[in-house]
Amino acid sequence: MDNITIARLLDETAALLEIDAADPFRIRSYRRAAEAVEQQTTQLSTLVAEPKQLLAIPGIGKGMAANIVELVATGTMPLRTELLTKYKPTMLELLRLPGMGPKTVALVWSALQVADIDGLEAAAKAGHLTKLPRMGEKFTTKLLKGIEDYRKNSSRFRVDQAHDHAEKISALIRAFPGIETITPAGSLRRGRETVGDLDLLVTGPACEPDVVAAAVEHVATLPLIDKLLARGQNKVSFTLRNNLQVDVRLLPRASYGAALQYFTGSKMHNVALRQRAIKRGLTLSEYALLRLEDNKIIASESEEAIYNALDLDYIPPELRENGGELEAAATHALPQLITLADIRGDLHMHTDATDGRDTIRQMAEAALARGLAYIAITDHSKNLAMTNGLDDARALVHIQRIREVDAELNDKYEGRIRVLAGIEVDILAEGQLDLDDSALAQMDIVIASVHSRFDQPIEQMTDRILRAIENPHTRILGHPTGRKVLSREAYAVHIDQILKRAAELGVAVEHNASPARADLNDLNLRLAKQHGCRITVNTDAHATEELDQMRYGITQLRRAWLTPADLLNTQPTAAALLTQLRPKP
Ligand code: DGT
Ligand code: CA
Ligand code: CA
Ligand code: ZN
Repeated sequence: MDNITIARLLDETAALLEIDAADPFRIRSYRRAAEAVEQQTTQLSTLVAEPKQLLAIPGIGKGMAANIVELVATGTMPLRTELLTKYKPTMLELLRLPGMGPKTVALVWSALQVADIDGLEAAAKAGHLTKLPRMGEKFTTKLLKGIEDYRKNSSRFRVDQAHDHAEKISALIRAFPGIETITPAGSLRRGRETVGDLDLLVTGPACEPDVVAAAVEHVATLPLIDKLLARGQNKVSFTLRNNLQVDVRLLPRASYGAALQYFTGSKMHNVALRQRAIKRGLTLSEYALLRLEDNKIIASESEEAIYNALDLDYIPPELRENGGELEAAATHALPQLITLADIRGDLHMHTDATDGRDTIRQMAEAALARGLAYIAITDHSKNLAMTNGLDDARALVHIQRIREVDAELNDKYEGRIRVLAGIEVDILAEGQLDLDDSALAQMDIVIASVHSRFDQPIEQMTDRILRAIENPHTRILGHPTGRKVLSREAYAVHIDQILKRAAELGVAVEHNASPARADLNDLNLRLAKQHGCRITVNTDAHATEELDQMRYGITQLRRAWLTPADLLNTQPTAAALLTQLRPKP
């Protein structure tokens, strides 16, 4: 039994434990073990005679080592066998559908013996689900839509997952002597919000054939590989345990720029670029930019050299979608795109007062550690009952607390971090805000967001949001379309009308940087700029480490051609920021 299989079995056990409502701590220990096993370069099956070596792996304790010994010896282990007398492995896929948590999965199994997606779809269509507790018509409709979306999307991966896998694989490849750089190309480098497969370019002193052959051998035997798909002279393709495909190409340094340019794409950008080359008597391939008449190499080592030889300024990867970037590059009209370093503040995050994990102080200090000068704490309002949302009274106590922490930290860190008091107030079904105007009047930052009744007809949803931004207390419209990447489509809304009115009112629109949301998306962000909207980018962090999600947001802003001047969060201080927001009534 290889490591990938061991990891898969441990991970499945974790999910089955979840369905079984087991202790979260125990569930996590199986997850962590699966990840650790997946990373090992030595096959664990060769170590089981020496369990001490298993214990040396971080994340593997005594019990887990015994499990692994058992798995290798028998192909299964007692806990897994026990869980599989109660449940089926296909139930794990059900957890990926919207509304299907571990409890619901357990319920449809015990009530209807439904254990897979086809069965669930049939049960939903036959109306059987409506007889179960908390699963009415609405749930059924939403679920059927979810199944349809799932089937459509299941071959793509969210950018943050793709990024994490790219990092893991790169770390393993880098262990091979002589590897110089590993660069993700393709859609990941262009910063798309989802990725079909990973394209990794590897270079080193790989000019000599035997070195390349050895490096190919190294890549083709990486411990993470589930199925090896193809293996050529300088290319290895494989899939991971989660079905993500990875294409690795190994190249001599001399053609690195040409290869990076080619494999970054997009296809449409490359087609346009090649046409430009041909007009100049040149030909562009993954190896080099050549002069047609004598095959002389014009450029190959760097992308800059290739673009410049085609009379173009360097085009950042995020813009390479054939959306006007070649024309702009030809006339020195490319925008100076925003970078992470331009961001000075983050205006949307949650604490343990509602559904966040950490305290006000922890969030503020984590923001300071990331070089931010100000944040806004914006917990949920009461309509989101499952988050323990704040009512008027609690919201006022909470902002009192925020101001105290702000004062303390202001002393302690000599003004280097300011904490603004805010709220993410729910937009109710008819467009009213969930808290009283008198409470909202006390807040520095009022973000209004839709978190419920996504199913309204387009006119009703549009009116609802328009009404919410007409409220003079609303300063920011949070995640304006409600979409969730790969799991929930945007609600029906006339986004154009909303953006136009927001611009008139001076209400800022948010780009929610959480990779699960990426809302507004790149196209709508471009539209927002055209309408003259004020734009903010916020992480919506629910724990300190999620403040790092800002970088995913920046990528989407860059894809939308935005510059530092287009964003409110580039204001140097909290005071400067507040002057840019809609004035308080
Ligand atoms: P994905 O994987 O669907 O998220 O999107 P990409 O853009 O990563 O596409 P992929 O993986 O098929 O190819 C990576 C890059 O390689 C692509 O952006 C451009 C280049 N490329 C691959 N195959 C072709 C091709 O047949 N023609 C051209 N012009 N470029 C190609
Ligand atoms: Ca790709
Ligand atoms: Ca590919
Ligand atoms: Zn929200």
